[in-house]
Amino acid sequence: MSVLTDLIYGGSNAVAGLTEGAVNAAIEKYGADKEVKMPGTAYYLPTIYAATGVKVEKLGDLPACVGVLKSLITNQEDLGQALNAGLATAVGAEILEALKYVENEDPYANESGIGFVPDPIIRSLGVPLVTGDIPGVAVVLGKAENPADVADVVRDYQDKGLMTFMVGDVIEQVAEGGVKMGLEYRVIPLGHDVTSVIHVVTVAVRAALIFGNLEPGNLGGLLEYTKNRVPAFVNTFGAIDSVVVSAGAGAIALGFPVVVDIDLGENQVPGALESVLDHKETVAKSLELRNIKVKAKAVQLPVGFAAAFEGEIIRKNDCYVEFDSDHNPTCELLRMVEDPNEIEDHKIEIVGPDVPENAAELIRMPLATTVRVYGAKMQPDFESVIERKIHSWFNYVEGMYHTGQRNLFRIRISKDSFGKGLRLKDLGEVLYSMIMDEFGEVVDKCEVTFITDKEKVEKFLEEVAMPIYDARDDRLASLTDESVDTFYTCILCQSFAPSHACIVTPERLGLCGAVSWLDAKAGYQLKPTGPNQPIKKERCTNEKTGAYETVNEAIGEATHGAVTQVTLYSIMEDPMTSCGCFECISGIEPMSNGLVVVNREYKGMTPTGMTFGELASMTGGGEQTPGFMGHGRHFISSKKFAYAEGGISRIVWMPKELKDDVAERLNKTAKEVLGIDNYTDMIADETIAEDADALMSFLQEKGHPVLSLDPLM
Ligand code: SF4
Ligand code: NI
Ligand code: CU1
Repeated sequence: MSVLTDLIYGGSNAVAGLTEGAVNAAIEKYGADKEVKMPGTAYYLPTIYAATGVKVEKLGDLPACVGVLKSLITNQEDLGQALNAGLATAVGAEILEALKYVENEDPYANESGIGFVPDPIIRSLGVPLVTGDIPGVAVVLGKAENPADVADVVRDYQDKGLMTFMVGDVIEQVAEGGVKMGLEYRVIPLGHDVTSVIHVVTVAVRAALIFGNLEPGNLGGLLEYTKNRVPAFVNTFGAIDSVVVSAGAGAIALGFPVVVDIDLGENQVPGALESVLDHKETVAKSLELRNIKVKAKAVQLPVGFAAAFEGEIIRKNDCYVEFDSDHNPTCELLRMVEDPNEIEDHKIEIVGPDVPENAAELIRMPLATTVRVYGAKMQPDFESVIERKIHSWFNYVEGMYHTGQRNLFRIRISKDSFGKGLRLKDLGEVLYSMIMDEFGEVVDKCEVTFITDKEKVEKFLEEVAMPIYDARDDRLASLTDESVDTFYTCILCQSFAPSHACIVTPERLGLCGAVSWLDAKAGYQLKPTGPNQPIKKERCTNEKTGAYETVNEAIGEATHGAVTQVTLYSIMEDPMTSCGCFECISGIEPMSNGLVVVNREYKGMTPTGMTFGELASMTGGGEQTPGFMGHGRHFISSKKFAYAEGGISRIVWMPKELKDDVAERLNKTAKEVLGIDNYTDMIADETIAEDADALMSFLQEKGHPVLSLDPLM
């Protein structure tokens, strides 16, 4: 046998033995009926569930899995067989990690890793992955001979926007190298045992279940999905033992190439397992092997600029300067002009004082960020679409934090980044470059002005910005499905959910919450062959459910025949499909004949007896499941929400956080269509009812309008 297959089988057999022993010991200690589960998932032990269809729920379910695992280890020379043995190692690792959660509710509490990644996080990664905002996933494992090398590699991935999961001593090495770590930085420590690498494997596996509509038990389909749709790869640092090699074989079986930093000589498998001895080449080689393209950076700054910094939070103590509406007048506004001569392209100007140098205390300043653009193809509707991106672009800046929009925002720049030379004019470069890069199709010329003079900001706010915001609000309020003649498709999520497409209308935004009708309209203008295609609003066959022949034709085309009929306004009849990254899910609560609406962040129980994750697993992957539907937060207050079934009168329960968030808008809609004041007071939440009986008595007490509606089924 070759050295390589020898090592793989050695590792797989070792893990199999370990797993069998651990399972037997656990059964002896806790009994076969003891519950086994990973925290925050509706997919049991996800690898086992996806690969075999077996739902492991208690310790007694595990011995059979160990049997399957052992049958994968054939000890035959053939490389394909050896890769199967690698899968056995993955299954063994999953079981060993699951047993940690039997021993201890949070076995990673005192670890520098996070262990199992819950479903909602994976769902939230859907959109950044499909847009290429996260271009790939790196798994970095082991212990580098020279710690600075692995820190450099991980920093490079971070700089390129990739998501890095770390296993082993590299975690401390990367931390010591000063790389900012955590989910918000896309550098995620999993744990120190090799088995914790399963926690990234199950992310890929659950992507197949959540987005890919994979039938559990379809191992071939699973391997095809991860190979073709999950852009992951593995880098190992330092010496590798047989267990690491067999885990690597599992990665290769899933389609993830492995780059090691030791010389494997003739044991290399081109394209799948390669040696790169010079760490300066590791990143380039890894990206090449997985065919990951990273967009060239549009702007050079004295600090990092990458989507990976988007979630970064700057605390007050670390803040050098703050521009915030609580203390000063602020606004940000992007306007188009009709005359190209009004604009000097790439002019960046500061009106008023720049941020003072060498300040001993926190500086607070007023700020109006104003951008003017000219473009032959520019439209007034695109102003707000581009303006809203300022939030993301400013957050991409390392050491910079931005929340809010329009005249209400908070911007912080850290002491660290100011010290490295980050100044207002750099932010002008950010805006100019990103606008030209992403909106060059509609913007020909662009200039940026920062106003920091308090009186001038006040004047600008009052005379220019507020009237424009008001006009935009009026435009949005008048934008109804009836007022337009075109809807749009969005098929961005098809890279993960091949048979899914959203239909985006003025009153129904994409289920991810990130694509409004205006966004889709701009998207089509920016890229006429892109993911947003227009649909003529014609040949309506049912006003109530929102059925259109043109929509059906468009969905058929967009999903290559997988879905041929969707309605815009019904949750029961041909409901719109879901990919998996929805902000909220609505599901039937049978006793009240109402709908519960649950947001992704909510971890508790709902009166349907299902958690968000369980409700969410009812639909997804482009499937139509009457009674269950994913949608954006803003859809909840839409007059078109479940319109065919009685609209918002069907909403009986929401988590409190969600209810508070949508209250103002929902109450406004309710006042208008139901004539009810403070409608949200009639809607239950987890502090009022966690089961159907309590929910019913609350609804009766409040005289909730759902009680007089027809049954849903
Ligand atoms: Fe995906 Fe729909 Fe959002 Fe487009 S609108 S990104 S298809 S969820
Ligand atoms: Ni930031
Ligand atoms: Cu999606």
